[in-house]
Amino acid sequence: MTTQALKLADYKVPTHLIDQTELSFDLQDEADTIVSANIHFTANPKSDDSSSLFLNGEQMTLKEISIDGVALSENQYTLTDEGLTLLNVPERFSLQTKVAIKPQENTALEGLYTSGGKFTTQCEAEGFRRITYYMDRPDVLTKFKVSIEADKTKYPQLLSNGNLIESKDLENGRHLAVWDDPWAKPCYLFALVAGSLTVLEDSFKTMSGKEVTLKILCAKEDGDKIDHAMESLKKSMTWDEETYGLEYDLNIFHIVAVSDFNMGAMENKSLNIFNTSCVLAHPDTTTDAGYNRVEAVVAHEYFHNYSGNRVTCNNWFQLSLKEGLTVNRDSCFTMDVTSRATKRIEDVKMMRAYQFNEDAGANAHAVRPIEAKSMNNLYTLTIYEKGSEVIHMYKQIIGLKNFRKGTDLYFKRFDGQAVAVEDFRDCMAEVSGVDLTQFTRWYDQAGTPVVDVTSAYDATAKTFTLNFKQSCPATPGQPTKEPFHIPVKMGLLDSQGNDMVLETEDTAYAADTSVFHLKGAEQSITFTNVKEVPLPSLLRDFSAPITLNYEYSDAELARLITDDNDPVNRWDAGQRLAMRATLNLIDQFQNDQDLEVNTNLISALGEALNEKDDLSMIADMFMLPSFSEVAQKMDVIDPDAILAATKALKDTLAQAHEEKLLSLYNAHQLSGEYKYQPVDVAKRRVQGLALSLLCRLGKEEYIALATARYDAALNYTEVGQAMDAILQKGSNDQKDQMLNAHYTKWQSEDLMIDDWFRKQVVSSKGTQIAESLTKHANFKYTNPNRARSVIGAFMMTPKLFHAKDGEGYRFVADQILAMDKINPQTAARFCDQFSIWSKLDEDRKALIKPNLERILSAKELSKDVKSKIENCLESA
Ligand code: B3K
Ligand code: ZN
Repeated sequence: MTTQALKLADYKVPTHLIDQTELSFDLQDEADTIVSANIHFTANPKSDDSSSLFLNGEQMTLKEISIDGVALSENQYTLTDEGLTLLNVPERFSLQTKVAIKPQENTALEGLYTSGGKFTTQCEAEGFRRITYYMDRPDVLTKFKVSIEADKTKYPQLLSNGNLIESKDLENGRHLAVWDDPWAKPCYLFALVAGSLTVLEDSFKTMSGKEVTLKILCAKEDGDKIDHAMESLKKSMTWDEETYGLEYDLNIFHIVAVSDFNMGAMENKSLNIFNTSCVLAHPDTTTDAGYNRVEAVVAHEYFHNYSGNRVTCNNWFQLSLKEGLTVNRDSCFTMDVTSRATKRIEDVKMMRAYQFNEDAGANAHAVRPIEAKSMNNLYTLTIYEKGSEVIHMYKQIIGLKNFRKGTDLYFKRFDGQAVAVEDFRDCMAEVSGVDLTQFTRWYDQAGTPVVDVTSAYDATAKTFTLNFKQSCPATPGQPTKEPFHIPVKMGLLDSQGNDMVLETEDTAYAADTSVFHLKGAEQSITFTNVKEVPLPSLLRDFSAPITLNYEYSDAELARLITDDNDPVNRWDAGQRLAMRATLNLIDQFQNDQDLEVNTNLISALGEALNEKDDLSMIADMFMLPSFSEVAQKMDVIDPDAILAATKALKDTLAQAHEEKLLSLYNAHQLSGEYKYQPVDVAKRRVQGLALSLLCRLGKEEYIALATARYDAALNYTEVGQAMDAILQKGSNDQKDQMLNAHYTKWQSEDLMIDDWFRKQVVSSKGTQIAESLTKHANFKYTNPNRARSVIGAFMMTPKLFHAKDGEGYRFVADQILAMDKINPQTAARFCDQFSIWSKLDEDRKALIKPNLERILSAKELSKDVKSKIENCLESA
């Protein structure tokens, strides 16, 4: 039987409201945890169905149940694997339950579980139902009072949301802490931590002068790795005050680092819980990218305090309401504190390489989906990244000032409420007076819109016309699409490379934002007084998440690379040229011709290497089209051709620019203490680029350069780059020595051992290494970071996953099945690379299909994995 989907259309307001929730946890080392709940319910006046009450509850044993202190007899409720129904309940009542749960056996890492000797929780999306019987839905908000009792020596810290209102010692070496959260919240924001942790304490003075205590807690041995997260937190708090006028609303804020965690982090009210990989940072063990990630994730979770916690979603189909907005907030934060262009380019690249790929596959869905088979599977690039691009488009359409007015209104009007994406949209429409009805299609229609643009210059009339034609490919369940409201930010360059002053009668062009509002399936705009043939720069700043086609000549792209005033489009012109070159190489490969790289691309990138001021731009320009970006351009995906083409491209660029790359490498060597600051990051980044390209040439001297870097490196960014280069071209002895040394040195550092696994996988040739690593004593399916370091790394490496003999598919399918038994949520992520399988060549499809069928026929498959694989098979 195929998995049943839940539907947005079936959404009903809750039958009951909760006035107050009191929980009490009796945490035991060797025995079940007992959770006692006292929940005060009132019939919801908006519901017509409050005679009975359904409470979600899974994987727990009900020990006691009473209403208003009177024990229930068995005919007063029904119990299933999914929950508890109370029959004939009064208007107002309190429910008392006692349940037993087994956190030590919880490997799914949803609900209450143990990790590294501590108790911790993860409740979003539907984890709370594994803690106690409850209305586990985001639109039931209430105040929580939580008491926690545990052994004092083993668990000196007992934490939950809000303020500590009582703590005392109990008998038998146990102690008790009581927390009270004054802010009403849905249960997905509940958190509990109990453990023995190192604490870094600091404070922050808010804009109204309130002192907030900040605490970051982690395992004792990681105490030297939390300063960066603390700095990031303070920066985020300042940024949210300055940018959105939002001030922190409690006197205490915690971040706790946990090693077994399904995602990056979780925004529980005042008690954020983080994957260690997103909070710990030290120069010896963390790369620049890692520092960047910590800063961004700390910001993201902190920003949720408003966009998510104070105003949340009324059901999980609205997830992007909080996630898209919060990703956009963290992106803008990163742009402000690092390099604007580099961050924007990174986001665009991410959209094209991964989100567009999701749009093109079996699991494509809208930013606000209308149905879902598993809530866990909703945490996608579409909800997060495309959701953020939807916010970016609001800004393009109504302007930044109005956008801020709109968010002010949104946070004020809906404070303490659970709402829908329309509520956000309506605030934006109200403050700006702009009609956003058509814009709503961005939430409801899946797929990446394609806009084909042509132009015509009339030298006599001095007019320049741009003709736009939009379409959007069919996606599962959505065969046809209506036109989108697409903001196309643009400029016209004159022959000197300057932006022309644009004149037009057409009201679809807004001069203040430089945005052309494309709303029709076909639409043209004519500019007047255009003195010479202009060069259009279209979709500046990636103003909409679309693919825009325009027939630029190579020479025009070269002009855009040097002249465009929009850094994203300068970069994009390089991407267009590189994509064209790659597709040519693919053509040559498929026709058995010698592979010859387009010389215009070689010289354009050679030019880019001369850039002196913005080193980051050099590295950005050299981010060549990725496997999935190229695959999306092919009717039938031919992995061999893509891999051969990208290899030829990189090899040729390395040969052509050997000298420049070497001098780039030599010119930017840093010395002294590691600093995570944009200039240094950019220097290390270009050095890494140069080293990796030079090592492709296979010359001894460059391997020696990498070896010298490895020996002399002052931080893990440099070490990591050197290791990657050596793993690419070093001798087997050298590789073995290096890997052994790394393992010995870092065996007590989980994140470094993750990297040890990952580096071996991505530099390996077949399935053998990955397969043997899954049998290594230190490999464990129970730790998602470790599992990802092998399985995730493997499936994200096209030459391994798409190996001609099908071994890659077989290996990943085996791993999905093994992982699913332990952690369905993480297993389901490993299915994602299969989602484009029906677009692959016939041989590969024939290799993949039996693997998909094999997964589906497994006994006791989780719905997370099952639904993804079902979608894959249905899409063919
Ligand atoms: N809101 C969480 C994600 C929870 C995912 C649960 N499967 C982290 C975040 O987006 O900030
Ligand atoms: Zn989030």
